[in-house]
Amino acid sequence: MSIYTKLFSGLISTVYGLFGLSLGTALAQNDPQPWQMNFRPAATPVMEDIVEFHNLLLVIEGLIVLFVLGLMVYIVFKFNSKANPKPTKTTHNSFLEVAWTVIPVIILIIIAVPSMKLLFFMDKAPEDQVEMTLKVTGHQWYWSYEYVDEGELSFDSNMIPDEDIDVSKGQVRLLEVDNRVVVPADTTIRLLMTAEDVLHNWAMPSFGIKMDTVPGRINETWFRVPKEKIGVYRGQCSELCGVRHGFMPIVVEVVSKKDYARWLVKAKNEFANIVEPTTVAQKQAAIR
Ligand SMILES: [Cu+2]
Repeated sequence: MSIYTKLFSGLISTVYGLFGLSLGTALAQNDPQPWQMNFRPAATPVMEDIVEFHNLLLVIEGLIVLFVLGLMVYIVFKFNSKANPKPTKTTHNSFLEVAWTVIPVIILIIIAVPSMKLLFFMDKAPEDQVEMTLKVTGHQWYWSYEYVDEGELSFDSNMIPDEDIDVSKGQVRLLEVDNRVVVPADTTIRLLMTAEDVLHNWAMPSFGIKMDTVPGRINETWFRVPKEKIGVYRGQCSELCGVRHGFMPIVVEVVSKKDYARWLVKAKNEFANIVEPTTVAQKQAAIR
């Protein structure tokens, strides 16, 4: 944990304390919390780096804001017409002009280096490290998932309507699906994303993923959740995709490798008889 992360999380818990809010609620730790101000807990190395980078930016921005504010206060008191009735006619100052060009450039370079490193890190997992591939397809208005390495295993994931939500099972209204995506922990998973109809966006805050799914195109990213962070993670479609855009949640259940193997056997049975999702080509044929 960097100094920035410590500083920032300290600040957030102080703010929570001030408002008498508690961080712990009935919701699971990974779920969105009422009055949440900071990120959800990071579950992947990518999200950890994003949080770290965010905290670094916050410190840099904070210092700049304080500096500019200080300058303005100084000007207001020192150079108002009462305190300074006879203004100077100074128009140029070479030292100042060089300084206010060079210093921002240096600040931008300090920001650009970790930013680029992070961009490349989150873009693709190295080919030799990928252990599993999961294909995500966005539809109006649900998601479907294909376990590319497991033959025919694919299924749709629809939101559970309010009236069928069972709170005792840990289900959360508007954020629960009938078929959760189950993935093993400690496994580098390549995500391939596309859409059938319009743009959608597969967003999973705890994983640091928010990626458009585009019809006719495949986008790639990756994630890896360590076994200490086994649990249920929730996200939502984050690209305005039609009237039911707000009703296509994403639920990823990260389980141990053993439990995953057990789930695979069950899932292959359960989803074996499901008719393949209708493709655009099939739909068009039906229309003709
Ligand atoms: Cu959508």
